[in-house]
Amino acid sequence: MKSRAAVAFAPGQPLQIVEIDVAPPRAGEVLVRITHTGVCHTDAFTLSGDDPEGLFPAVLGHEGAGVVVEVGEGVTSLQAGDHVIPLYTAECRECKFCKSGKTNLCQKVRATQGKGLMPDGTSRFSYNGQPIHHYMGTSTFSEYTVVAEISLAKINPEAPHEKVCLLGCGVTTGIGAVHNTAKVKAGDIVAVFGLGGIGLAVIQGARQAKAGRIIGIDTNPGKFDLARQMGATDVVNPKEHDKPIQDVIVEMTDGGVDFSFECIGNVDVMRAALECCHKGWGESVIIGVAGAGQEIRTRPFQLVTGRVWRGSAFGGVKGRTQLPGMVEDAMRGDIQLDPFITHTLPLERINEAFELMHAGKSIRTVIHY
Ligand code: NAD
Ligand code: AHE
Ligand code: ZN
Ligand code: ZN
Repeated sequence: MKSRAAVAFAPGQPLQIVEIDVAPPRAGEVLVRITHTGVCHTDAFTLSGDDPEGLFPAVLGHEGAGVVVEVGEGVTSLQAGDHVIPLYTAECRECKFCKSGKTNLCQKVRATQGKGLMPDGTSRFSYNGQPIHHYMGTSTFSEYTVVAEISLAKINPEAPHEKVCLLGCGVTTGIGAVHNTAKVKAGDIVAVFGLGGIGLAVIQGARQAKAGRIIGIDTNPGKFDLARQMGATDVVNPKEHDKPIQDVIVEMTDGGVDFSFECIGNVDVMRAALECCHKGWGESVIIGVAGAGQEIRTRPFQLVTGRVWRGSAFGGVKGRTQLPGMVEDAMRGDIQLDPFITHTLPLERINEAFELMHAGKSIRTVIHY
């Protein structure tokens, strides 16, 4: 079938809106009509060419919601008409990782996903007879996409897709990192580096956890009002200080924070986020994605003296099991999605979403088909 799609033909180039061909779902696969998709910084990261796994041409997009159109052979958990959120972190419930009870990082389809292919090693997308890569197992920048059954969360059909699409990545990642990875408790002091979609979701999670103090840090003061509205008790612009930002935070907090979250993808900030943690127990969670060749550094003494460095992918959330409940939370108002949606655009204008992000003017732009 034909599908309107925004295709990344080359790194650093705007997406091109074209009509691609989408082949039917094979065994274990599902054809989904995407109704809405957010644009996450990770899409921009991959488009920039900095992603070691970035492949071109590709259909990017991983923060969507849609409706099942057709299921392939052997698919039992979904049928046409079901409402779904595609998962870039699958949940097969059978692999060593899924059965460990220790991680959400299902590996069943991860290898082919990273090669831009479906689990059988081929692509369902083509343009003018040439194959186009999938992306993160989701490719939500195409109106019709093919996704593995184990990479789809079935959600309440009453859920507003134009909002809950954000649970496909940004909001779930931030809130989940607070509850599943860090396990923030009432009264804890939290520092959040980067106040984009992920950082604001961390703030929302920290407020849910009744953190005692939530310090938002960003070099763009235009992000501060919304951060305060969402629960930041303090906001700090590193550009307004002469000393390293970790020293500023340590002074503000009588020795450091209980938890910090890096929501930017900047390895120097990752170091600052670790080093602003309290001696003896402070924990820093890396959420931001850094480019090829980038490495983190600190004095090992920082860890010897009790600080802990962690990472979090998709907020530690097991998508098929936990995401439907988070959708219900959002429908009840226990997770707020409205504040994240600063812009709404049709697919044809998706490149404006990237421009708004790079200009620091948006939190999330939601694209509709
Ligand atoms: P965003 O662009 O909306 O927000 C980033 C924020 O960081 C902006 O407000 C920007 O002003 C701020 N910033 C930039 N440089 C800074 C600096 N030196 N000091 C302080 N603030 C600075 O991005 P986003 O969509 O919120 O994504 C944030 C990061 O999280 C990206 O790296 C993205 O790839 C990553 N991410 C990771 C996961 C995961 O599962 N681990 C999921 C989603 C996104
Ligand atoms: N391809 C990159 C890694 C990208 C990355 O870390 N992705 C996050 C999700 S970002 C969503 O916006 C993630 O879940 N990682 C775990 C995984 O299995 O990909 C690289 O460096 O190669
Ligand atoms: Zn994302
Ligand atoms: Zn698995």
